[in-house]
Amino acid sequence: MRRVICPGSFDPLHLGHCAVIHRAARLFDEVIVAVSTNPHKTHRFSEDTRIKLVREVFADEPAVIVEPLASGLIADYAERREAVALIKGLRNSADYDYELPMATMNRSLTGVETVFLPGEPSLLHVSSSLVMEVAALGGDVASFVPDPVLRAIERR
Ligand code: COD
Repeated sequence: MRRVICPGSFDPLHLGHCAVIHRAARLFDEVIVAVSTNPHKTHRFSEDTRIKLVREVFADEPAVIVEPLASGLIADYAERREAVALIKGLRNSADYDYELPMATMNRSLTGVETVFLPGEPSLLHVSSSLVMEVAALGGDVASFVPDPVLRAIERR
């Protein structure tokens, strides 16, 4: 069983994230979508809501499981969950520059590998913060987020 972890705050989940998770599920036996909560950050959606939305979107994919990312080092969490790798989506060179030292540090901490998947070209401009900004200013974000997330944004 080759299990990987796809970590993120998913605040909220968008189609760029979904494409990476779907592709990870085709490459590995099980994908844990680990939803992080940063105590020093104000999240737009509660952890419970973010987890519920990811579960709803991937309800038909038994290989995708969703859980909160435990506090502490992600490398330790990956070791506890017996994952072979972390999966990160890359949008651009800024993502790469940010992720590379973390990947190297995580590997030297516990040996966990990081697998980078290039983002879907048509979704490279999509981020949770831009989606929420566009929505707050009255723009249509239906082509950037899955339906359950769109409904959650509209309810907000
Ligand atoms: N296309 C492809 N990939 C995308 C897109 C897109 N359009 N948008 C985002 N992504 C990727 C991101 O690059 C990231 O890999 C993932 O999707 C999740 O994105 P976000 O925005 O939900 O997540 P973030 O940026 O809030 O990251 C949260 C993490 C928990 C992943 C991050 O904080 C982290 O890795 N922390 C490590 C903590 C730790 O152990 N530190 C110790 C030092 S190594």
